[in-house]
Amino acid sequence: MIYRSPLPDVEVPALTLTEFVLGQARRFGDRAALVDGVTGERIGYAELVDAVQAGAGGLAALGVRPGDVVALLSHNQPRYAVALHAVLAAGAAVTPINPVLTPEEIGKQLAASRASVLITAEPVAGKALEVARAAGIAHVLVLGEHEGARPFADLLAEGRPAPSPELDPATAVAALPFSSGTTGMAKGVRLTHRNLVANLAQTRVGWRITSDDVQAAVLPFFHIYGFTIILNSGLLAGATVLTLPRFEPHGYLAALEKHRVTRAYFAPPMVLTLANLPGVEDYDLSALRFAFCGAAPLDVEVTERAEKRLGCLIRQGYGMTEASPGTHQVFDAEFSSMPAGSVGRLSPGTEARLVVPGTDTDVEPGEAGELLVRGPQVMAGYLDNPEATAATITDGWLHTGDIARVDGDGVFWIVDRLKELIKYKGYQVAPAELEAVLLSHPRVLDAAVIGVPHAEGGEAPKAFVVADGGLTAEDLLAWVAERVAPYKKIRDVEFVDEIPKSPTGKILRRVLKDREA
Ligand code: AYL
Repeated sequence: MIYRSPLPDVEVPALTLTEFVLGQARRFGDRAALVDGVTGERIGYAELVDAVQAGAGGLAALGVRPGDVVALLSHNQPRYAVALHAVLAAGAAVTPINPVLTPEEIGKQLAASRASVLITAEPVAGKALEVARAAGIAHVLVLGEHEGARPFADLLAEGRPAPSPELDPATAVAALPFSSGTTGMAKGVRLTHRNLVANLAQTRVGWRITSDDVQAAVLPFFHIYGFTIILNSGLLAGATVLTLPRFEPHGYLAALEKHRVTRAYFAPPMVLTLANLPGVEDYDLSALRFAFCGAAPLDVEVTERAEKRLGCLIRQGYGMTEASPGTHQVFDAEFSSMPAGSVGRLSPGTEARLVVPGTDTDVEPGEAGELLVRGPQVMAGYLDNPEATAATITDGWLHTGDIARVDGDGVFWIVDRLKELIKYKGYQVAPAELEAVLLSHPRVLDAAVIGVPHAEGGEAPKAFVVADGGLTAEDLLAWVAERVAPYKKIRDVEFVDEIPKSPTGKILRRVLKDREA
């Protein structure tokens, strides 16, 4: 049984992501493409196109070519869009990096992606320079200024013409975000220009974003949700993308009011904060028409409380990095009729199956099963990892590792997560990575990490550890905290005699999860 979108398939234009997103942008003239919600910095559409071209010319002069990878390490700011599209217009791919990662974690992504240039931002430029030196990266450019790094603005001032790289949008990689997928360590996700163009073309049928819209962009552009759904969908439509570097509830609400934001994009912890925050009603949010949430499960009762306070319905989207990311959405036209707990319908050109986990057998109609999705937005594969790719995509079907059900009307619900991935505040935390950090402790004999319910994070990592004595939970929490980004921290440790494993040595995470429940 194959489920299909109720909307007709879309044509995927044979364009690069930048050609598709900005090809018509000059017609928006001086309208604001991006506004910084903190500094007020503003980039108009014509200015954006000019900057992207000059940036591409400057990067080409540094030797950036098709096949190269440029790392982008920055919080959300208007210049992020300039840097991103300049890299793409030079024919290279971008690997977006979370600025809160530790130097070692950044170094790993730089090495795995074989990045040759690093573009960074003022607040993290010191760390970026240190890591780039260790990684042997010759060129470090900074959005803004920092000693030892060349200002990206220099490239713009040189005003070189943009190169015209030969690229096949169907095969050339545009973005290399990292995701652990259904198992193991974070892997580079090869998203081609066609994958990303397809996803924008697919989702815009259901979401009628226009040049009158203002999109709140607090969710990070280094994550695929911010990258595609918020930033590029907004630029494609000629809307204004309002960037905020972090979620600070009152600052956020004040920005929604001041800039008359029409479309807001949340992750579940933001909705929870807004549901409980006194004083939300004091802000004039009358411009807000659509609010979305995705990246992790969202509680319906919390949704309803937040909706009352915001005076706007909140509906969910669903997808994953490996799908560029969108596969399910609540269309604007059905916004008020779609139940809050659902993730809506399949996006145009997207197919789905529900199978008995670990098999190729469809579940009975109405029953929950593992969600498989297929469409032009599904990644070309993991970088340098054909085994993981083969295990994740079979006959074009992407195994999501999520359990879903669908009603007779084609509306989907995500009901459980089968894969080992932990989502803390919507961010990916890979148990395998934390287990490796634990096992690197000289007194740890064995370890397993699972996600357990957590008030603010939704879910947080808990470790089960076999140790050779004399080790406290505090020791281990500190050991891990010193070695990983704050959002990956283990928040609970339990010492056990043995980690439950299958005969082949695989950790039986379900046994631990059931024991926790
Ligand atoms: P990744 N409900 C439950 N779980 C979800 C949801 C949801 N609405 N959305 C994402 N997830 C989980 O790669 C699910 O386990 O991309 C899925 O496999 O960081 C995993 O997150 C993917 O995590 C949108 C809005 C997509 C957001 C996204 C998020 C993409 C997150 C489309 O319209």
